[in-house]
Amino acid sequence: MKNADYETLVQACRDGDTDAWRVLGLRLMKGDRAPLRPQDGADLLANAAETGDPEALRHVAVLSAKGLHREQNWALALDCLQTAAENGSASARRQLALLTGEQKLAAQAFGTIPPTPDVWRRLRRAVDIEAWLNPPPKRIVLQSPRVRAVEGFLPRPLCDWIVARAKGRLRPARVYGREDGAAMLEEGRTNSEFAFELEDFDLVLAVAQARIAAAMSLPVAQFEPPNALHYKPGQAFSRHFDFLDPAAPALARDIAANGQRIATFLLYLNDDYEGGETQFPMVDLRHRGAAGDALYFANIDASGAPDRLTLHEGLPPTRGEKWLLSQFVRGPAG
Ligand SMILES: O=C(O)CCC(=O)C(=O)O
Repeated sequence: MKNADYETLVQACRDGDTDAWRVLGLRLMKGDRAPLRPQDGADLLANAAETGDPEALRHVAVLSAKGLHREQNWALALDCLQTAAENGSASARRQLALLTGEQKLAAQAFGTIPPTPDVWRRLRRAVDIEAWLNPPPKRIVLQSPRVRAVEGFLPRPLCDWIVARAKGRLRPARVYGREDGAAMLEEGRTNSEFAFELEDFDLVLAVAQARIAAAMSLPVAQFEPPNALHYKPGQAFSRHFDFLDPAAPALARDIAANGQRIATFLLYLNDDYEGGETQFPMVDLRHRGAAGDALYFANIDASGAPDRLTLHEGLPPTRGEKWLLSQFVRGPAG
């Protein structure tokens, strides 16, 4: 079904094939080999989820968590994840174990003794969303540019999960071309990346994003898809700005349509490497986080203008591999 053409999928949907509901649902949400009809796509996914399809349930969990084409509802998101776990989804089971407060029960669920049938309900009940939405306090690193750090932002097991989700799916990292705004390879950027688009999203990432939103006091609706960044020894992301340069016509159009990239949130996913600091050369800052620590900064100054003091770079690791989650946040469009 995954590679079927649009007409075949539509016919399979009419014939009641729930796999087709899920596949077409995702395509309609993105306008990928299908018209862009996100609400219809979300409705089709919800139909598939109602049949108990674990994959569709995982997607609806994400839509509910993000409030995408349906009401934002954490309880419903977790209910969907629980049902997906009960219906056999290994991913949903792992996610529940990561999000729950019941670590002993989670360990039992994956132990050698078969788990009791109600283990997924019990794990789900022990997920404390309020606690996830209440990140540790920030530390002011610099006032100009506005740079903040949060130590222990995300537990390591969740960082490991994000790394595992990106591994094997990396591609050379790109930058936005000034002329046409298209993503392109550039000599100064030699690391690789993986963007978590909707079909690759999961509830762990949705919780991480909601926690980032709470830390920054900015709505998830303004978040770009987060990127896992990976650097092998010697790979780097040379000096650059994250704001979009309004003087470049293609980027000015992007700002008008989608808003300026007002902030960047970096989550360090591992720390078993040497070198690889994040450096801000204009303000003499070199930062290295432990796994689970975060650094974030405003790409614009207090007046809303691009802040050129935010020039920064990802230095090359000298030993070991570096993993990072990078989250760009847009400002209001128009
Ligand atoms: O790898 C780093 O430390 C920096 C990443 C970065 O510059 C970016 O995501 O804009």
